Amino acid sequence: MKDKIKYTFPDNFLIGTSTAAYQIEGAWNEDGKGENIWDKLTHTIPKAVTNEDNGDIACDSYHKYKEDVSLLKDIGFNIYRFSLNWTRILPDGDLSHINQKGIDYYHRLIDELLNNKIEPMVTLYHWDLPQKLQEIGGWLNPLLVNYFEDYVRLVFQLYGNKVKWWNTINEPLEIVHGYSEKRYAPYLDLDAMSVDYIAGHTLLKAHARAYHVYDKEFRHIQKGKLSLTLSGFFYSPMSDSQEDRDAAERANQFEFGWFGHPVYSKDGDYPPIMRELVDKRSKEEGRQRSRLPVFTKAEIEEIRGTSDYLTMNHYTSRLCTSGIDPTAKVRFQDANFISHIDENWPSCQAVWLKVVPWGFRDMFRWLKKEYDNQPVYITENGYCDEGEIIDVNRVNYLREYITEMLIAIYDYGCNIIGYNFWSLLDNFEWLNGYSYKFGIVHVDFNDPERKRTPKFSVKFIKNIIQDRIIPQV
Ligand code: PNW
Repeated sequence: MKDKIKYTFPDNFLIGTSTAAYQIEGAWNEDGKGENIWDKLTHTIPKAVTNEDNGDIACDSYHKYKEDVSLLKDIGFNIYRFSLNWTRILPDGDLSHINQKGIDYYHRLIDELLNNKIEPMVTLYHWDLPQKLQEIGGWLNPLLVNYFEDYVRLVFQLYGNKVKWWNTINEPLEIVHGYSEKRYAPYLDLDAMSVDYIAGHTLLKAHARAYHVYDKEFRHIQKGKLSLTLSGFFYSPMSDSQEDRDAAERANQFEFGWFGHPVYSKDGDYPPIMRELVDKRSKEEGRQRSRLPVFTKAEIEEIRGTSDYLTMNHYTSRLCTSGIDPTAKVRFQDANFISHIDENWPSCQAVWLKVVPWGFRDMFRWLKKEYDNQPVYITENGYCDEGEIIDVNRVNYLREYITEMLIAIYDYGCNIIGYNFWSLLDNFEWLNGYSYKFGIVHVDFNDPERKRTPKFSVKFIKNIIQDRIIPQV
């Protein structure tokens, strides 16, 4: 009986699924949409993506959104997280041109969700920057904060009466890799000057600006909740030694704390250990300024506490020892740790994704300790394969990860309020194109109709939602 309670979801716990605009919508040049950095990259450097895939059509959700919503309803999800494509609403990135047809699309999608009793959770920025804003430097340009402000104010005006759950920016930790190591659009590799830190600095300010716009102008009427969506590997010490434990703590501060500490901690600003280490190394390199930009006192205050809940995307973990790997990125060298993979951890189609369920539990415990147990919502977690319909490995991954999450709730008192599967559909997995499949619903990309077929995992998830319990085997 005790175990049964342990595997039961708490009352009011939300269960949903997530997608992102560029990965599923298609219709890249329809109804007045402008060009974004993913359109630009996939059209000008097609070889950047596996099989030269692109998101021109993707899952065609722009036309098939009703089918998507009926899938959501059939599975029984309480909530659906999707992102807005900035250039559908503002084709040039700024207010010079407002595109009514793009605006109407998201009204149709949101209305369809609400009519089916599914809560919309909206990500304002999931990586598809207007190309015009990239041409002035993208997130390396501090002025982007103003453009983001204009965009989000319009979005709150348009949809804020219907949407109560907002994520400002999805995974700044990943976004910056588009500037330092060609891992995403805009496909630059400027690691030497730590552009990661520079882009990250703007992203944090943009998040805070969006929060204050909402807080001052909309919250009293619209009464929604905002968050910045973090991501990362959870790092555990390779051994019990103090040295390894310190290394893992440093790694987690650079991974979660970089964007978490300024927003979610009591004190605000970058994690003290990050400030100390980057400053020290910058000095040793003969620089007059730290490679990690400095917030003014006013900026620290402006960013601190700009959240109503903490959203987190998590997939996998690593082990950690102390030391500098000279081949690693500057940021990892700054943090002074070496990351390891246990060979016994199961792998999957995505090379970076090792199956480490206990890391999920330990990550929750770390977040509880660091950020005062504020409510955590898992906005992405999922498994990657080659597209099998009978996706037994995905079911095993999900069962084990969700079980660890419930243990974190019941045995460690972690305040977790919701969980979204990544992803509803097989979709455009960035530079891996359609070769990585994360969907619980199969999409036939050779079929012009983009036929959708629920996988075995859908059955598993339906049962979870109906019974509100994890079946243990
Ligand atoms: C997230 N990693 O990206 C994104 O939010 C999604 O758009 C994406 O499809 C999904 O996870 C699956 O990859 C990540 O290497 C990409 O740790 C890579 C990592 C983490 C998240």
